[in-house]
Amino acid sequence: MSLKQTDSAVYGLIEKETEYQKKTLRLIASENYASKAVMEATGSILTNKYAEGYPTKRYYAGNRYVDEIELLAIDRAKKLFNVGHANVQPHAGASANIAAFFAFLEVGDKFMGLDLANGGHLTHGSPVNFSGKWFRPTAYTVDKKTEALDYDAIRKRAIEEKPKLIICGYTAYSLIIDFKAFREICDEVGAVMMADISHFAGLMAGGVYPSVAPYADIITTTTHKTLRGPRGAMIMCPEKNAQRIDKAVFPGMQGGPLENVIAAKAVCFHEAAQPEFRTYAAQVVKNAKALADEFMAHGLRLVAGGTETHLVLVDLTPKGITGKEAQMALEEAGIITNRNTIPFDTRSPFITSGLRVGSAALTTRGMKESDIRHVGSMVVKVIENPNDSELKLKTRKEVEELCDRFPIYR
Ligand code: DSN
Repeated sequence: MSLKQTDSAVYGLIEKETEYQKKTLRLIASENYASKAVMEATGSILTNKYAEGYPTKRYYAGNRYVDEIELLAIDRAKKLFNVGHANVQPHAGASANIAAFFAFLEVGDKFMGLDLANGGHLTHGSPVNFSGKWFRPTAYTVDKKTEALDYDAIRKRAIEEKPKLIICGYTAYSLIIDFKAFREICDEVGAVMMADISHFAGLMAGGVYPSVAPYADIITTTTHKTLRGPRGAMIMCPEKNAQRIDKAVFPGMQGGPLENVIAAKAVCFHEAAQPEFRTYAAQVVKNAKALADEFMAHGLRLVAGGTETHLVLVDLTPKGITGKEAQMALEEAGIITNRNTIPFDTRSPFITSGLRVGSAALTTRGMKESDIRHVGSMVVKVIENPNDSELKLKTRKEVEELCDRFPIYR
C-alpha cells in the first residue's frame, strides 16, 4: 500500500512540506535540492539490507549488489576529488568528524580549530560538543580587522599551542582557504591536517574552489550542501591513512551503513562529475557575488568584505536588528535564511548579530545573477522594515511568483 493509504498523517505533512519548499526561497547556505534520481536511490529497497563491514568483508550474507553499489560510490568519490581513499559510510558530518578524531587522536589530546563564533563548526571544539568535551580544543580566530584568516597568526598560535591536529574548513567563512599554508603550518608543528570541506565540496568538485587533496591528511564532508547529494557524509584521505579511517568509522563509530543513502551518494558523485555541474558550481559563485554586490549597494556590511564562495555573511549591527529578528521577519516573507554569529560577536549564538545566506539552492532552481539580485533587494527591504506586515505580505507574493518561474523539479 502507498504511504497515502497507510499513513495519511505523515503523507499529508510531506505534501505540506513539498508545497512549502516550492513556494519559499531557500537561502540557507548549507541547504540544496537533491535531484529526483538522488531521492529515488535514497527511497529505494536498499534500506532493507544490513551490510556491517566493508565491500567483500561484510558480517552478513547477501551483499553482492550492495557491495557493487558501495564500490561504485567509493570509486566515483575518489575520481571526483582526486583522493587515494574514500569511506562513504558516515551518516552525517558530525559522525564523520567524530570518526576522523578517533582515527588520529586519543581522548584528551589537544587540537586546534576556528572559533565557533568566527565561523567554525560545533564539532571543531565547542565546549558543548564531543570535540570540546572529550578533547582539548584551542581556537584560532580570523583577523579582527580584515575578518579573514591570518596565516601568520595561526602559525604563531600553532607553534605556541602545539596541537596534535589542526582543522581548516568552516561553516560561515566566505573566502577561499589557503590549504598549502595550512599544510606548511601542520608540517612545522607536526600536526595532522584535517579539512572539513562540507560547505564548499560542490564548488571543489565543480572546479571553482582549489583542491585540498594534495595537502590534507583527512578530508571530511557532508554530501548534501553545495555537492547537492543526499543528507549524509564521507571521509577521504591519502591511501596511507585508509585503514585507520575505515576502522574508526566501522567498528569504531557506526554499525550498519545506510546503503540506500550510499547509493544516492554514488548518484550524486556521478552528477557532480558531469560538465553541467561545473557550469552549476561557477554559477553558484557568480550568484553569491551578485547577492553580495546587491547587499553592499544597499548599505549592508558584509563580513570579510564580500565572498569568493557560495556564502555571504551579513553584519546586521549597523541596521539595528539582530540575526534572530531578521531571520523571523524574512521567514514571514517566504525567504528562508539562518541567523549566524559574526566574528567576535557580542550576542549569543541564539540571538546573533549576523545573517548567513548562500546561493547554492536558488542556483539549482535555475536562477542567474539578475534573479538573485532581485531576491537580494527583497531581503534588504524586509531587514530594513522587519515590522511592516504589509511589506512582508507583498514580498511573500513576489516570492511565490518568483518560485513559480523557477520550479524545484521540472
Ligand atoms: N549546521 C550546518 C550548517 O548549516 O553549516 C553544519 O552542520
